[in-house]
Amino acid sequence: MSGGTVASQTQADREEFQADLAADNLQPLWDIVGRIAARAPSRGGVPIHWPWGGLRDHAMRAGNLITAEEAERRVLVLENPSFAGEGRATSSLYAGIQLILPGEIAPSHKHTASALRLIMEGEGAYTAVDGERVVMSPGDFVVTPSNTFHDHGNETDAPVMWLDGLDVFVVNLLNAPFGEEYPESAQPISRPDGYSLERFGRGMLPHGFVRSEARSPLFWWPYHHTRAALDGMRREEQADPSLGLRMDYIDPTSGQSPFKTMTASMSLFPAGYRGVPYRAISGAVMTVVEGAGTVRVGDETWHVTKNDVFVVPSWNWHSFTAEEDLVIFGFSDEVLQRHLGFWREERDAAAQIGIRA
Ligand code: GTQ
Repeated sequence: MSGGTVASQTQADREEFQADLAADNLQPLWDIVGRIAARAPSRGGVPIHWPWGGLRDHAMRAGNLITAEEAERRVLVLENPSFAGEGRATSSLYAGIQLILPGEIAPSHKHTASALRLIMEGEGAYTAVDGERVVMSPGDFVVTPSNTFHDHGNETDAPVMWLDGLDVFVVNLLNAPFGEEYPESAQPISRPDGYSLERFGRGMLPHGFVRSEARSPLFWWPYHHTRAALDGMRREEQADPSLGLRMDYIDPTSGQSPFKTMTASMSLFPAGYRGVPYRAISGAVMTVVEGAGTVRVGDETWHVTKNDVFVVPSWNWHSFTAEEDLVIFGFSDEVLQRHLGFWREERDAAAQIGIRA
């Protein structure tokens, strides 16, 4: 018996066969296997950097052209050129810059997609989630769990801008999007501002609390708490050679990320830090909260300063160098990849033992 040769098949026979298959909604796997089951990740998008100056100018220009009410959300979507027209920052993550001007309300709605926000500029605008407002300051992290009504308002006299992150592409992959507008632009408020932080953000739980829904009852993590946690960590711990001093946001009632789809974290790279290259299977969107430094991602090198946004696509080597204390917020699909059993990470062992400069 020979090892399988097919005699006298011409290219024309194969093409005819393929056409017959296609007519019956069939495809030969051997022609498409490279496209549907690659041997290594290559479709996470490209590394990309948006300096804050440009983002801010474009957002303010949008502010002259459309109201928050008319736009529903006045957002500039951070689109990776690898996914032109799709509005993706990475293969799985959506990111945008949202602007809300004095006196505006971004009307209340809800949707399947979960959202996170990292406040970039402006003090004192609010977001309302599920009957409660939080008043936001730069560096604050706020979440809108899946299917909760949320609206934003700015009662101050200055523009407010933040980074939005949503898991819409995970929702869309599963064809699970539902959405609804609240009948009025602002939802009714039934609790004092920031009350969820008092109830759930102090290492205690209201007696008898039962976690009945898979969502975080805490939805505001003020920056002064985050920064104090990082400063405490810095006094007592060695920074990770690649990840610096990193703290991940959690739902205090589960000990896990507030989302099933996204991990969010704040990292401090102390002045003089020179990170070892690292890569992980999670794609990420990051923004500088404080300080300045150099970020290398794949073949790109960027000098980054406050409020710059950049994309670290899945499985791209990257490293951080801090000129001064550098604080970076990031969100990624890490928690989802871990849950699915897909997690992989690597550190550049040669760089770690000093072979490479
Ligand atoms: O603030 O609710 O960037 O629904 C995209 C969709 C923000 C929001 C976005 C949204 C929102």
